[in-house]
Amino acid sequence: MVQGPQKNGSVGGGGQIVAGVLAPHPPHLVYAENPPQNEPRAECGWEVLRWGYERLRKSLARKDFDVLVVHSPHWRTMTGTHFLGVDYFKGLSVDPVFPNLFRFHYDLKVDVDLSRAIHDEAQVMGLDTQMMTNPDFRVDYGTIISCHLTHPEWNKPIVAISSQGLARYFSNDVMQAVMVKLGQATRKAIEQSGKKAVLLASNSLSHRHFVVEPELPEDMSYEHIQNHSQYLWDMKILDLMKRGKGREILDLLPDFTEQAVAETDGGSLTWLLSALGEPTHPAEVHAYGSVIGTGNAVVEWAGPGQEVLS
Ligand code: 2X7
Ligand code: FE2
Repeated sequence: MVQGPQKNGSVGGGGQIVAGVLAPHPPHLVYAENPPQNEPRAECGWEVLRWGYERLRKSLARKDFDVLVVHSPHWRTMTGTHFLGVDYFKGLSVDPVFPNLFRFHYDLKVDVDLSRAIHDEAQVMGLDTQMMTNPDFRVDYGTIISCHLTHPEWNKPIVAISSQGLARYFSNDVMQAVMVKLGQATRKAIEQSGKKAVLLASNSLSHRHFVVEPELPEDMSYEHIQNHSQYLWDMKILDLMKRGKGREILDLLPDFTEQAVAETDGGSLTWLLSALGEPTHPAEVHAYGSVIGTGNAVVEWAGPGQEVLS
């Protein structure tokens, strides 16, 4: 089935969002995959989520896309939204909380033209924005992990967008209002660019986690959701995603964020739902699972005007 017209209608220009993905970034998932770029070695672990990412990769392999555009809660800027503005970054990314799991040697290209186009569009819409032009900048682990798990070939450029602390400095509602505008600007710039983009919201859902790690981190006999009430919240949000209730999710997100201590506080999911035009078509939930007690789902939406997955 092909989608009809959506809210925030298309602006023309030939570009499109071919898919939007909730692409969480627990470092455990990269650790358990044992890619050559990551130093620590694992025996196994978190298979349900990793197999969900596998299904996502199979689905995206059937689509043609030029660029990954990722919004990350772990690139937190104090003033406004920042965009990577250098063609190429190479370095070592170490998770500050789990340096035993994630020491990843990255080497990535940035689509600076598209990055600047989204920046400019967001500025026109009144948002506070900046291009990040320091060539020695260390790219955050949220960006790297979501991109790696979605497309481990690293043969396509990325656009990386920072998150702000608005939820804490002001309120979830203020953060959400700004992220809705950023999503609209992102969509407009992509459509005008002529490029085909996959959008990644790099966040977990409920985010309360255990403070003690098992001796063997991948010992799955210790892994479960931190508490039942956050599980219920996650199921509520996933049910709305499966039923194509984009507007309803946005309405609930401020309460969800607060009560499930959710990683949606960075605005990534709000940005994605807004860029997708508050989707009314069902999302494909590829997987749900816990990582050190947090709730994580790999979820894919067809882009506006794209074929819906069966
Ligand atoms: O950043 C994270 C996360 N979002 C979820 C789980 C575990 C670690 O790191
Ligand atoms: Fe995180």
